[in-house]
Amino acid sequence: MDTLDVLIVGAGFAGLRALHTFRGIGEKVLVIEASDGIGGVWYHNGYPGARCDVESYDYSYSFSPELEQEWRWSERYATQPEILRYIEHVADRFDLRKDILLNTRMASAVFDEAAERWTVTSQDGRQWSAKHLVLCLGQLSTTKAPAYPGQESFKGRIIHSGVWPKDKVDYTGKRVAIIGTGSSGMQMTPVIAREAAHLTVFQRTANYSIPAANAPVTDEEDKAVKANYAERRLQARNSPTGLGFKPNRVSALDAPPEEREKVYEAAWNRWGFGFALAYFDILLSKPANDTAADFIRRRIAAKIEKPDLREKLVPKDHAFAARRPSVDSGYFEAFNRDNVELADLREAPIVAFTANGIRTAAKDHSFDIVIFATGFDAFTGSLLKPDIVGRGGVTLKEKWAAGPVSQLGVGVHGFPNMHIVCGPGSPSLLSNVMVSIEEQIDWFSRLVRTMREKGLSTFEAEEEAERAWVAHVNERAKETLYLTADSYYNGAEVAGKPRVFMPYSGGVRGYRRILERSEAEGYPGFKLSPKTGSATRAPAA
Ligand code: NA7
Repeated sequence: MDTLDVLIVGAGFAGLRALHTFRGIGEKVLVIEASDGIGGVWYHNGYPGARCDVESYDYSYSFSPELEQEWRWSERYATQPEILRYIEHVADRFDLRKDILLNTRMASAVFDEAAERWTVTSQDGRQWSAKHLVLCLGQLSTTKAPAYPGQESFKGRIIHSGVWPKDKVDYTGKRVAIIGTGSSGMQMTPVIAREAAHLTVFQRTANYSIPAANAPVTDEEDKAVKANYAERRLQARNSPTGLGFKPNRVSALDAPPEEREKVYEAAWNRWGFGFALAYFDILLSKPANDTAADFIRRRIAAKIEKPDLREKLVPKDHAFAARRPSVDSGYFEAFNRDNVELADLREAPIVAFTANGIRTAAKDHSFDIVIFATGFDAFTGSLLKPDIVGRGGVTLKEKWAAGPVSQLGVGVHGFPNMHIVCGPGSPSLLSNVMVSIEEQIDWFSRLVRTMREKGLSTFEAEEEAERAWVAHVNERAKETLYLTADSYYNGAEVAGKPRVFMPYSGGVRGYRRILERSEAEGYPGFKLSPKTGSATRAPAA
């Protein structure tokens, strides 16, 4: 069994950053990765049209000014292949690959109480002993798909957006179905519509979407960003979502209607996600939200030529951004094509798959390819798949049976030295995850260094602190409209999943301040103990 200081699980953006950072403080580190390639979700989500809906210059690492200067993004919103090339470049540039084991899926991690170390076992029986276990498993990495009667009898091909095949899928002359209209379904629709003979989009919930306003990055733009990159990063870190948008301090309800229309117009034309910050109360007050939702509905409706489709595609049943909206490139316009059809699942649900396609309550559709763009078991899916066993043989599944609990979203009582990156209880999917990943990993690495310098063996969340943090996460969520809609933020995406609000909605700046205060005050709410087992709180670093 190999002995390590830090075992990192997952080689996506978080895992690579963790490897570089922990290596940088002199720890012996290894990354294990289940797939045959690095990149995490950006390795797997290779569906047509896949791109990031955070701007490229912000969805990238900030730890190396040299890397920032040398990498040239080609588009405002990078495509999946370009992001993967960036990840590969980072891995080579920082010589990361030598400490990454591919094709190595963690089956279990068991905390050995006597040794105060984690024993990690892979599915094929290899083992490692590590002082620290760093979980970089992703928030949207465990796919979910419905299982329809007759699915196995379907003679065509079934593909999930989140585990896209590596071979080229040819749509020429094919009849294609897309089930699901979240970001994945909305991104792939216009691209597949151009290539396939016929495309049917199965929609359960009409989703809001802001146009991406994507464009090539000119040399002047590239130069301008790179001349002030540090400032741009600072602005991102200090903005609520890590995207760099400054929220408008004015209430949407106080702005005169003509002026508000102009503000929304500007946001619609250029801001993408930033639309939600056009006024500070869009996500806090239903009447304020209504003004934004009304504008977006009008704009969406104006893109759709057929009145019956307009009625179905315009979102109505939830507040704007209470569920994750999309940032699209021609989604609604695709329905103006003759070869694109909408199947409304609220009107006519899927009854079964047949050998030739899909039977709904209304009719039989024939397909060659069916794409599930049905999303993920978010936040907890990947954390609860392996057997993670803490003190006293308690599993993380048992501990989180009623929903995830943690102190500050980073540590769990009963699971010493287990570091969760971008997990529930942290801003995670409510933020530009690149900002969140880097903040948390830097915090973890300083904690690990402090522990080493002070001869401490374990850090562990205290139960009472966990209760207080979960209560705080809920209090912050209650201030928003997030609780008014069913979404993957609150466990509604998987039947039977505990219905609790998982991300921290207090913003990346507020969250960073909480982490920094915790560090400055000697990690209250965590017990830091020397190997002897005698509990002592570490003095402030
Ligand atoms: P999402 O955003 O979770 O979207 C999943 C979509 O699939 C959504 O439209 C769902 O409808 C639909 N869905 C899920 N299950 C079903 C069933 N059983 N039948 C019909 N339709 C279904 O996942 P994405 O992959 O699009 O995006 C994930 C994230 O990636 C995104 O949020 C960004 O962060 C990037 P529903 O709305 O639940 O009615």
